[in-house]
Amino acid sequence: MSSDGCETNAAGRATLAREILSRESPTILMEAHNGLTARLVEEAGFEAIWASGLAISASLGLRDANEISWSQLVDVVETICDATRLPVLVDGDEGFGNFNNARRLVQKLDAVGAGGVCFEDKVFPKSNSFVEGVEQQLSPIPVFAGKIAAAVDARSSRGFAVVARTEAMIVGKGVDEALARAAAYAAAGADSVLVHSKRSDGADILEFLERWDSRVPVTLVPTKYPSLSIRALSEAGASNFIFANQGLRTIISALKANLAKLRASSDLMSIESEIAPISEVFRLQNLDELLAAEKKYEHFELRGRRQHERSEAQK
Ligand code: SPV
Ligand code: MG
Repeated sequence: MSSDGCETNAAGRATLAREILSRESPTILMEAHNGLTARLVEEAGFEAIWASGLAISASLGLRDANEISWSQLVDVVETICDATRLPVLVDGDEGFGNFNNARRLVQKLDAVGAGGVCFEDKVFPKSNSFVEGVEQQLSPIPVFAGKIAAAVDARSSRGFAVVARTEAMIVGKGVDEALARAAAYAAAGADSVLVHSKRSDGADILEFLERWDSRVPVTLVPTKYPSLSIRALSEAGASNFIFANQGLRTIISALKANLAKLRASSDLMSIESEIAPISEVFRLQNLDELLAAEKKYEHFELRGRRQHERSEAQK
């Protein structure tokens, strides 16, 4: 439900997602993992949401290793889409299988109002890119390009965005491999290529940007190279920036701190002044809309109940 209580226009949102990803000016997609965090992201003024696989699985107490099913992902994305008007780019991992699983996911995400999906060129079951000591296997280029082509063909005419992500540099295959993969995925119809890296100096990303021919916009996830500014990265040629997990990590830090205080003090007053009042929870739930609707509709209910009572009495 959007802030005025109306269903959000999914068609408009999908078109907006594609448009935003190809804009000249840099776009930041901020992580959300449920309806509440989506609403907070929108209120903070961000233009688009990243429905993060890491954050969604962590919020469900699970690992980012395809432990949540694709239908669980669709359910969470639906709550996110219901809570915001922003375009939502969904982390579709590797598509939960082959081209057929990926295109079915596209149709389902499109149907619940997502603006687009990002698929990565790993094999099922994936592992988070930053997990050390796990062998991360890449899909052969033609297989993943076929998956991207299938995803592009499966989207509705409304303009659902398909982003292709290469993990070549994450698995240590270097910039040449990342460039070859990105070119193949762009040729298969991707709206943007996401190039991922875990190098803290971002040297491989900067080399990629230098050598990329810009045939489609580049999307980055600067989690591991946060000291490279968005301005510097966009001047180097990147277009979109995913702040992939900062909301989740904020919640973990803040909640841990207050749980520790409550455990130590057994005193609600030890945190009362620093937490959101209940009225703020109601506001974020858009309770006002329900109260207004009750005023508008409750006399219908009253009338119906009276009619029912009268006809019962006449029996
Ligand atoms: C996510 O947010 O789930 C991502 C980004 O895919 S990363 O965690 O860096 O792989
Ligand atoms: Mg992910």
